[in-house]
Amino acid sequence: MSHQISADFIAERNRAAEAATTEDYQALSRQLGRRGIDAEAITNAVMAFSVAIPTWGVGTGGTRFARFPGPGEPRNIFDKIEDCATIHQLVRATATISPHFPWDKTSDPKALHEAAASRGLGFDAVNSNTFQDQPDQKLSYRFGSLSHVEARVRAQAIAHNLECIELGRKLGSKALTVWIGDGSNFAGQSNLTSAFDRYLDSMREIYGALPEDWRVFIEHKLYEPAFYSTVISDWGTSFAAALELGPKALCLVDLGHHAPNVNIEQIVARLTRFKKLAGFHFNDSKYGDDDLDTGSVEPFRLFLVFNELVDAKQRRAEGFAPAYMIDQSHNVTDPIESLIQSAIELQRAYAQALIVDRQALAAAQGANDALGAHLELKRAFTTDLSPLLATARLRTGGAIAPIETYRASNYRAHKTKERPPVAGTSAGIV
Ligand code: PSV
Ligand code: MN
Repeated sequence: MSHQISADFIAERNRAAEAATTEDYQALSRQLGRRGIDAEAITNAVMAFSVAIPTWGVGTGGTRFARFPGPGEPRNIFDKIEDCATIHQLVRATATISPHFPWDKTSDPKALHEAAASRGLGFDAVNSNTFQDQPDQKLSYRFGSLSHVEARVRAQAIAHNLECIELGRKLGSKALTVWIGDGSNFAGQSNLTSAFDRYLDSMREIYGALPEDWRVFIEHKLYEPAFYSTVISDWGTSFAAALELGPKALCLVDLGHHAPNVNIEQIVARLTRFKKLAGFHFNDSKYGDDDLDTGSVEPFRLFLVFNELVDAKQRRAEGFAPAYMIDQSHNVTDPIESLIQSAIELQRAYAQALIVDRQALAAAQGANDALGAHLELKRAFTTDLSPLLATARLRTGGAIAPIETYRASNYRAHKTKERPPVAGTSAGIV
């Protein structure tokens, strides 16, 4: 019988912290009340927030130099589901998981669906992988996949995406995320126009196989593994592809996939305006696609992204239904702790965006009061909403202090005994 943290253990830890949390929450409610904000409404919105956990995120990640495996790592998709369930149990904001095929491939999707459902988890978008070769694969993706110069390689990559849709259907998913590593490493290596045309032809076939109520998310990325050009390099290319393909094709924004200092919140505003925002792969970065923990480097930028999302939601922007997912590589932390904290940072950014006084902001903007408008955002961003987030967790059965509770539970030590290391485990991204 595999170890799980018991509800009693969480309740017992919560009892010790409940009085202080309630006191802090009441003080915060009074502070917000003076600003005309109903703390209860914000708490309810936070309680309803959910972000998908990437199955590859619960394994230890690495760089192209090395990977330092952690103890008790998940060995397969069922172990990953256990870890995802533990995260959700403590933080109550991660009710879905986003699988990656063929890493999570199973001959028995029903068993997978049941394993997740038994722990209260559902499936978000499924991710295809044509950026690596698999041991049993006939043709190599060394020089690309959906945009490869050879039709038979493209056909193999298309077939893999169709298989992902089939698996996703059985899991209850409603979207396919396609990120390709295709591109070139040398000027002249690839014809920039025909590579994109080939990609579009391939994507048309995948698009054609989407079930009626499915969507396909196109994920762009500036560089890596191709270092001179990538076929789907930026949101403009992604947008053009989504327009060509049709209404079921949308653009996914991975926060780490842009040139340094690009104004991501403005990209979000544009994609929303044209009904093409698919959703996010949340993470944070200092230099490139660092896949660091969400909100750990630039929490203000994260808040500004949510400011656009809340603005869109409140004015009921047409077609606005973004999917929230995390995409991180946990190289030096316990992935469960990182993912718990990332989910909290997302709730925080969301709640901060919810307490922006939008009338005052609009008035300042209309009066060309640049600093006044900025201060409206800063006032929301600098309000410490931690007691509200803790209260949301308490009310949904989670832990007031999830990371402390997780550590005290010795979950990882239990898993280290239960999960002896396997050679060549594919856990985590490198
Ligand atoms: C590529 O860098 C990416 O962001 C894509 O979403 C992949 O599916 C994921 O990372 C895992 O490698
Ligand atoms: Mn991503």
